[in-house]
Amino acid sequence: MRLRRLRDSMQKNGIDAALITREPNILYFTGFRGGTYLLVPLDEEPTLYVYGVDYEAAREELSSIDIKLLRYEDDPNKIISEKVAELGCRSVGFDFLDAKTYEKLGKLLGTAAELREVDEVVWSLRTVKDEEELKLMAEAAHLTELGLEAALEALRPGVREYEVAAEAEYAMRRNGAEGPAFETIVASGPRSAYPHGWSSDRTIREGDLVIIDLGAKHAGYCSDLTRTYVVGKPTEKQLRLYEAVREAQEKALKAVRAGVEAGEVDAEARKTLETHGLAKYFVHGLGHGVGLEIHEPPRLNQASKAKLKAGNVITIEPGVYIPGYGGIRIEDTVLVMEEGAERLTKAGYGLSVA
Ligand SMILES: [Mn+2]
Repeated sequence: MRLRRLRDSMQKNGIDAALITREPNILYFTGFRGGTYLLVPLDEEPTLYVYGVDYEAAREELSSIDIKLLRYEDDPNKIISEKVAELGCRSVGFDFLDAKTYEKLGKLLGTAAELREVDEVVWSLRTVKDEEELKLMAEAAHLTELGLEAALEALRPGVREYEVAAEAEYAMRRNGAEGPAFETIVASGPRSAYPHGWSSDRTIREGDLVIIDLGAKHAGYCSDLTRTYVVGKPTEKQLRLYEAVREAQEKALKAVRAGVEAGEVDAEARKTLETHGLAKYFVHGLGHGVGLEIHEPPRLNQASKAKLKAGNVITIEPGVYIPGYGGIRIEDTVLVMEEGAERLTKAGYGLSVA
């Protein structure tokens, strides 16, 4: 199915063979985690080139793909260029090649075939999730919620940030996640003002703002969820900031639908924060695509011209970060629909730790 969609796009783009090298792309097209090169000709069986470490697993798991063993003494560029010549391909599209490989392979192909980067073609497929992917992503979101629940249970004055992160990751893993989709962020007190914080050994204190940003990885698929809490009774200011970020997220979520420009959704959140005089503290883009990777297209930021499509899975994560004081971020992973958005992460809102 996915290979058929790839071939349709190849045909449209005048590509005779696709050379796929990025691991998540190989996984996307074959269902196999591993392999070094996947060569997909327009009208012949694909070949997956694997080193010995992946050979048996690939032979067991893949039936309609030809598996070729790469030996360390082989020059994979030579093997691929010979295969391309044998197939008579005139244009080879690739997702990613490092400069050295690009040069070598280009030389070997010579004038017989043109080498063209077609990363966009692959992303245009991957960014629109199919039924099976959406099911796995909903499961990943649920595992993430279980992680957040465990983090909340651990959250109290006197505990260290990394202890809270550890509880979250343990709960996700225990419930079947492959692991965290990224390093869990527990950032408390003034550290919550770092948008890309990490979990340090800081001891959490009464009255601290605490940002918890986490995600489970499930069957290759990522999820992304952030909530912010206050340990103890929130102050007026903390509540005011929280409500502003919540409102910004709600307005942005309402703007999400197929056909809308990603930059416009970002603008909704930014405009809302502006009415509270907080836009200058919103120092990152509103969100990003999620899938087999935690950060995928489409990007949602002020410069983003990408049009959202039904089937995109994206995050909506406005935040305000006041240096020296603290920060608040609220993030959900959502599915873009023809007429709106559906939250995949369903954790409740609220600043107080229940
Ligand atoms: Mn995110």
